[in-house]
Amino acid sequence: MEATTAFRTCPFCEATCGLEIVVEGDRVTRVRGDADDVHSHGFLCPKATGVKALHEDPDRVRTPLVRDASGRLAPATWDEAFAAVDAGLSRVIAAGGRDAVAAYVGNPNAHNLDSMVYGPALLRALGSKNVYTASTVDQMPKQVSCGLMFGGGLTVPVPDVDRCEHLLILGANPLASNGSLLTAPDMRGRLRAIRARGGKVVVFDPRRSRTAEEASEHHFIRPGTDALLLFALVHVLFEEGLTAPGTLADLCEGLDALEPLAAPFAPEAVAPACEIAAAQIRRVARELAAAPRAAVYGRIGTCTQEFGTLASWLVDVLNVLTGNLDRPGGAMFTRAAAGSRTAHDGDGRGRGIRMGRWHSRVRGLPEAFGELPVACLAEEIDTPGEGQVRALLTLAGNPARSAPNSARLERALESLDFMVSVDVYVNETTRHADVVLPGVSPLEKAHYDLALLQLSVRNVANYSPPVLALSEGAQPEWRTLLRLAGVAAGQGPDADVDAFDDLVAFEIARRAGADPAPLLEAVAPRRGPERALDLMLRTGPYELTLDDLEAAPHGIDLGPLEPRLPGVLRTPSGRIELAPAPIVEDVPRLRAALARPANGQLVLVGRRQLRSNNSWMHNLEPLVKGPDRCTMHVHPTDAERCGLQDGGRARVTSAAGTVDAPVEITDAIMPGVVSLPHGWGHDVDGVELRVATRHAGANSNLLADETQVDPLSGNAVLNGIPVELAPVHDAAPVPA
Ligand SMILES: Nc1nc2c(c(=O)[nH]1)N[C@H]1C(S)=C(S)[C@@H](COP(=O)(O)OP(=O)(O)OC[C@H]3O[C@@H](n4cnc5c(=O)[nH]c(N)nc54)[C@H](O)[C@@H]3O)O[C@H]1N2
Ligand SMILES: Nc1nc2c(c(=O)[nH]1)N[C@H]1C(S)=C(S)[C@@H](COP(=O)(O)OP(=O)(O)OC[C@H]3O[C@@H](n4cnc5c(=O)[nH]c(N)nc54)[C@H](O)[C@@H]3O)O[C@H]1N2
Ligand code: SF4
Ligand SMILES: [Mo]
Repeated sequence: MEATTAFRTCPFCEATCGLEIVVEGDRVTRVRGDADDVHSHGFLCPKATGVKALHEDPDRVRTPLVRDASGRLAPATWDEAFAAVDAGLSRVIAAGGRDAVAAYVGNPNAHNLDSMVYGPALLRALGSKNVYTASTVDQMPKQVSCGLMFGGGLTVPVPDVDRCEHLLILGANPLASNGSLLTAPDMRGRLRAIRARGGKVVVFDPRRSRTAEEASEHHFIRPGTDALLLFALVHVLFEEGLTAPGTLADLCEGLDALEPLAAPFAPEAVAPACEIAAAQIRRVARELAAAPRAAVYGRIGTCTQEFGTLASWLVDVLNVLTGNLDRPGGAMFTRAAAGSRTAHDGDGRGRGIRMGRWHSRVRGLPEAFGELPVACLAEEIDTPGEGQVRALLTLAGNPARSAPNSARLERALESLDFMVSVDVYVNETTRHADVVLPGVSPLEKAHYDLALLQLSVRNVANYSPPVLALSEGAQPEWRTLLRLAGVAAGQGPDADVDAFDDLVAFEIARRAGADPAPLLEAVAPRRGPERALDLMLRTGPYELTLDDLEAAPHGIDLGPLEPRLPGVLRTPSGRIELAPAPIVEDVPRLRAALARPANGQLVLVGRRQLRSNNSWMHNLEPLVKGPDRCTMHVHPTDAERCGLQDGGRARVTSAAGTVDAPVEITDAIMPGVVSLPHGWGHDVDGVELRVATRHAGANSNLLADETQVDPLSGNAVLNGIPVELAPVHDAAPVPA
């Protein structure tokens, strides 16, 4: 059989590496980094081989599944499955209205062209206020802080890592995660280059992560105290006359408000809470201010905590006060080729963001960017009364492992009147579904990173056509989404998908401000996601076409990031809002935390691992083989105090639940903190994950408490969870 080589962007994480994939017939024979990729230059991580393993995984769902009379998920035709969805959803909507159907949209949608284009159409057709996504267990605090400061939820500055000389990283481990809200393949190489050109990388993390090991200096920080530390840095800049916003000052509202806000947070005041010496904090502030080009960058650790929005805001306050926002080598705004609402510069003025247009029924938490916090999902299902959620649609999500208090959430899922999932596995979430509609293998669909290329450290555009033809019986995911939209819109199980698609294309052209007719003619005869992408490219800032990208299989480099202020702003004032009212009103809560006495309580944080991807790549043997990675990291002093042994087991108990996990004693974690990765716990009834159940691990989200959220964003607190640890003696390893 003749071998052909295809080039395809890896869909698994935000680095968007280019892969070179050799195919013989319908078999993948080799996957390696595409040396000519304009952004990744051949870099890849071990997860890349997952495209082959996932494609071949016998457990991957390939036909629709419908729960039969015996309660089993059994193969069905697409027509049978959609008839069941129509019956199930119609029943619930008839009884309880549209809000009785909730939707949960998971992380892989951000890497999926089909769902980036058609997911919003489906949610609009559904018309429910109960929309939940993985964003509220992730980056919602950053979206809120940037939305308030810059006017758009994706107007997030990224550190210009290739030109900066000083990078301050908090709560991110890009050497394991490969970067987040930061599209930058090969962060190890990029961090090393900073140091090689005489620059400095400083990391604050309660663990000595791989990134910390690569840094010039690393400080342990008590989980949840980043906002205190960042405020202390702001305090020092003012106190020592080191603020230098330069021309940014003319673009800012609220600059004068910052010094008094930072006043209570002197390094000496925050030091005991952060467990960092005041002198170190002062030095870090001075060095940040002195660096010619510097950027502050915070990620998961700064978001999934009690003060997520405050910390996320302070990161960019520091970028402004040091004059580094929007300058080369600082924190800059990408100009994406397609899909960005701010790609074309305006005069800075816009509508700003809207939040709190509705509230969750039970806890009254505010909506943000059209969604409610997923920490509320279980109570919206299990609390009776008017407006109760009785049906759920999940799109590429595994909330049973990714959302807090999974025990309660899973009980709630089990109690639903109807549940439908679009997914590639029967896993901890989809085992509760009445209907599972399969997605396709990544090799069977086209790819363009509409979301991630908006956060890239270089302006790049890269399209990959499908590597393999659609396998027999498969249905492109976008057609599944539109058919679901038809059901949701009340058009029954056989809505005219192509008519819907025409409508979506027309809307894209219209919203771009163009005359739709000639534009639609120009992109004919393309249909589906390719047509949508072509329309977005043509109306984008570089006026590219999909033909251009098809002719450039390694991507098109559109150059380094360029200053974009004030044109990227969409705030009502047309200026950067440095002290937005909702954020300022949250500062007293932080002051109160400063007054809390340190109680020596053990707290739990997570960690990411290179060969894992949230909850869902554990069924791929090449990635999970080897020693158990779902271990509890414990510092030697804590291990001794709790009577734990390396290789033994610990029972971890929080306000929400209890799990057992193997103990790994290490001084790579700070005293008083323990770490367990999330996304494990596969050994449960009804999953069809033969490999993952053999590497089951423990589900850390049994411990996360759904009542704990960052109030401004509704983001769940997944780090800094108070826990107790005790040895488990009766589960000693059985001798061979
Ligand atoms: N304790 C703790 N919890 C966390 C985190 C943490 O750090 N600590 N991190 C949080 C973060 S950042 C995130 S993003 C969330 C992730 O939360 P989720 O998005 O809910 O979970 P994933 O594990 O990414 O699950 C993805 C699902 O998509 C399916 N899938 C994969 N590819 C496709 C596809 O092409 N099509 C379809 N239809 N389905 C597909 C998989 O089978 C799986 O069911 O978890 C969050 N939860
Ligand atoms: N290999 C792999 N790559 C991934 C993923 C994956 O699961 N596996 N998931 C993807 C997703 S969905 C996302 S969102 C990104 C996330 O990307 P990152 O944000 O880089 O994620 P982590 O590697 O979890 O790094 C978070 C770090 O924060 C630290 N931390 C915890 N609590 C605190 C705190 O209170 N303060 C501070 N300063 N630090 C704290 C943790 O010890 C950890 O080292 O990764 C993406 N890439
Ligand atoms: S770093 Fe991310 S994008 Fe690159 S190969 Fe690994 S998983 Fe894929
Ligand atoms: Mo995430």
